[in-house]
Amino acid sequence: MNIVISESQYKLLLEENNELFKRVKLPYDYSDLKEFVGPETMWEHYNRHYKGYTDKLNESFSHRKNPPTDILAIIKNIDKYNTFVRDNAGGYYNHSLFWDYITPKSTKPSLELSKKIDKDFGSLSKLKKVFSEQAIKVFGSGWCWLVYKDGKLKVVTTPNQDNPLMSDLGKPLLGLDVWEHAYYLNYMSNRKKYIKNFWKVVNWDTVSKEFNLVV
Ligand code: MN3
Repeated sequence: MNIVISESQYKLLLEENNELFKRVKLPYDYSDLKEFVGPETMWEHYNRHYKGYTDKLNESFSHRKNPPTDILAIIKNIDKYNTFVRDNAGGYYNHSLFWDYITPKSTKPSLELSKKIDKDFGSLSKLKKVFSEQAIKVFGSGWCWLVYKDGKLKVVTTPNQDNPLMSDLGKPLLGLDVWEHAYYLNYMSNRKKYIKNFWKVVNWDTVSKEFNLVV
């Protein structure tokens, strides 16, 4: 499926360039991750949900003379802000990370990361099992994460659009969006199958790179 960008959509993209927080570019085509989700899901997710969070985050600071510009600082100090900012800053930041957690390329964990996974989980397949079980259990909408905390790799979940850094759960290395909007068109309510196919597209290069930054 080819995605045609209409003139009005193109204008929106141009407008967005003047905004404080901008969407990151999708590092592949909408149809490149068919093993995981189809182009319609990718398009909706990127152009409606992600754009929605981005627009609302910008809107929430539009009246400020000196708005905060560092998204990571906002995330880490989220208790200073109201729920509207929490939801949309989280939505903006989590999705900005998410696009790079998945890839059509074939990747594998670095040697250093592999060793750490074996040490903390026993094996990569055990990590996948723990992560998948936690992801299935998220009640309603939220995320499942692999984080680095106090020298260890851990699997944690967050509700809504919360990021692990908001509640000191650790530094995120990998995250999976388990909101229904991320998979419903392809899987209906079969979240389990969506999670199973996630492993086919995980970008281990990103996870390894993020791991390198914290150790
Ligand atoms: Mn989403």
